[in-house]
Amino acid sequence: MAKFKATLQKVGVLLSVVAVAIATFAVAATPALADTYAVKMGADNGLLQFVPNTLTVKPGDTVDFTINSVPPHNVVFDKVPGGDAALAKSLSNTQLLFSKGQSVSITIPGDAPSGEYDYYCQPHRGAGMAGKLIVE
Ligand SMILES: [Cu+2]
Repeated sequence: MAKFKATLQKVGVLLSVVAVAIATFAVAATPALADTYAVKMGADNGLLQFVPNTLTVKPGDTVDFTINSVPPHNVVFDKVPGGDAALAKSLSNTQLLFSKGQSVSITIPGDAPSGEYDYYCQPHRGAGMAGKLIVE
């Protein structure tokens, strides 16, 4: 009986080793973490542009918009899939940024619908300073 108990303990130890191995594999096999992208506000040559002005991202990804030249700038979304005004507003950063290097991070919600998200800079909308995120 003692021998049987010892065998059971060995099986128990073996099972926990297997469980740890499976758990480790599961963590390693988790899909890639969300990515972070950088968009310059104001081109290096001083043009009123977002650079890049089109970016393909996934739900959960973050886009850092950073003042590069000719401030002030901001990021206002006007067209999002389904015309979801609340979503557009939640993604927007209407506060103007004035200093080079200042940035705002915009994270695409994990449940964001795929499609095109159009945004612009309020002070420079007339000059065509606009961009697009394509959410896959
Ligand atoms: Cu601007």
